[in-house]
Formats: sequence, structure tokens, C-alpha cells
Amino acid sequence: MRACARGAVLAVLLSAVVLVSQVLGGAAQAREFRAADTQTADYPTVQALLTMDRLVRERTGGRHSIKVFHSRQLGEEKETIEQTRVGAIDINRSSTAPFASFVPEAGVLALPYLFRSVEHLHKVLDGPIGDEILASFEAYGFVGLAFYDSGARSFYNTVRPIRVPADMAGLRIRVQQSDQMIAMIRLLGAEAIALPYGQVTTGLSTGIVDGAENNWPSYVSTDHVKLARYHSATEHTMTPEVLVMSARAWAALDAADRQIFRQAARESALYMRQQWFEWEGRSRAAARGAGAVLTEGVDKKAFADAVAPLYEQFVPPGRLRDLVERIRMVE
Ligand code: GTR
Repeated sequence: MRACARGAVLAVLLSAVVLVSQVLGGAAQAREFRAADTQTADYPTVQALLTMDRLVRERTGGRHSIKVFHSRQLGEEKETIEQTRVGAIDINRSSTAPFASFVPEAGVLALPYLFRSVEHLHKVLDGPIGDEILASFEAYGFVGLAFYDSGARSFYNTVRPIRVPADMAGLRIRVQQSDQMIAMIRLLGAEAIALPYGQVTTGLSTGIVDGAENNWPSYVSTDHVKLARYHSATEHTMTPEVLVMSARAWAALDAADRQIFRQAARESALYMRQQWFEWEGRSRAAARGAGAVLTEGVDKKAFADAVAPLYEQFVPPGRLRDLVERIRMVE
């Protein structure tokens, strides 16, 4: 038999084997998984989810796919997390801050001034502690798949430059729907208003809130920059994003497909990291271009001191305090 004919026969045989194994292995349960993300179509987290979809399609021969609902099409973060927990949404990409009331370990990652640098954050998330935190989601009805970058969060407001905590006195600051974030703002002497992400623009333009806090890409992509010009690089948290699957959707996958989903999620996180730094830099430049006033001489030490009591309030001795200590010890 000529080489190319032999190749063709082999290919036919191989696809027959794949087909039979798919039928036996549950190809009947082929499905489209629904993924929720609050960010817009071009935002890196959404692009990363699309990357994961591509990898899952390729590696399951098109049996499984992920339909990405961006821009809050499936709801605001807190609701979509609840829906994911009950299995109505299959995959969710959210900030770890609103996850804190569901998974205590997620709250640890949203603590202020916990990470010394982006390198420290990556070392923790990419190492055994990161795996341990992802695994901790399972006790609460989620399967933790990967972390995505989100940079550092800083304050911005419509009223005045903020250099030290005292400058925040009396300001109404929007925070994510998280008790920990509300308490952090109170420690800084400001008034905390928890609002879903999609309501912040209206909140700023109507004066319901005077300011908010977020990373550079969110500050710019939401147009908050046009309303709240005073930006202060407090970099108070480095709250990462997390990608989870509902326990129900996970149960529908066999062992081989689970491995494919996990691996695709991890690869999407690597892709995301490559995109992130460029986006962050571009967004910072765009903020300046849009008229943001970048406050000089922000006293980060004063902010860190003011929010330090949060650790006493939100990190009880035992498992969580031990986790914080181990994170700090990562060199
Ligand atoms: C962004 C994050 C969103 C959402 C938002 C917020 O940085 O990517 O998932 O949590 O912050 O402040 O609500």
C-alpha cells in the first residue's frame, strides 16, 4: 500500500475509534456550557474565556463548547455567583471579593496590602497555596479552575485629590458587594456604598456616590474616568479574578473532559496574563488622555496602617489566619 493510502486508512480507523469511545464515554451529554462575565467583549477576562472555549472545542472534537455571556448579560456578579452555586450558570468569572461571602478563602485574596508586589501575587497564585485556595471552593458548591490577573485597585473620585486617608473623610465610596470591602472603607473614614458594577456609572453621574475604586482597565473601560477625574494610586488591594465551574456542570463531565476543562482554564489564564500588562499600560495612558488627574505623593503607608485592623475583623485565628501568614512568607 502506498504511504498516503495507508495514511488515509489509518485516519479513517482512528476517527472510528474516537467516535466509538465518544459514544461509550458519554458523547450523548455533549453540551454548550454557559459562562458569565461582567466585563465587556474586548476586556481580557472575556477574551480569556473565549480562548478557553476554543481550546475545549479543539480538544473535545467539538463535543463541548462554552458560550460566553459578557457585559453582565446573565446578571451582576453576586447574582451570577448564587446562580452558579445552584447550577443555573455553568461557568463564572468573577472578582474574588464578592466571592468572600461564599468562600472565606476568596476573601483572604481581597485583603488590603497583603501582596507586596505583582511577583509576590503570582508566586502565591501559581504555587501550592493557589491550588489549595482553588480546591477550597469545592466545599461551597464550586469547582475552582484558575485565577486571572486583575492588577491593583486604587481610588478615584469626583471631589478632590486623595493623598492620605483623612482626605477621604465623608466621601461616599462605591465598593463591590462585600462586607469586607465595606469595612475597609469605614476604616478609612469614608462612607461605603455597595453597588453592583453596572450601577457605578449612574451612581457617579447622579452623585449617589462620590467615588469608587478599581484597576486601570476597569476605570477606563467603564468610562468612570470621565466622571471621577481624581485618581489616587493607593493600590490598596490586588484582588485577583477567579474562574469557577458549578458543581453540577462539573458532575456532568467525565474524568477525561474534566482534565481538558482544567487544562484549558489554566492555559486561558496564561494567555490572559500576556494580555493584561499591555492592557493595564494602555489603560493608564488612556486615563491620562481622558483628563484623569493623577494625585502626586499618595501616602500608601498611611493607607496600609489605617486598614490594618481589617485583619483582626475578617481573619479569625486558625485556618484563615494561618493562610494569611503562609501567603506573607512566600518570598
Ligand atoms: C473589576 C472586576 C469585575 C468586578 C468589578 C467591580 O475589576 O473585573 O469582575 O468585580 O471590578 O468593581 O465590581
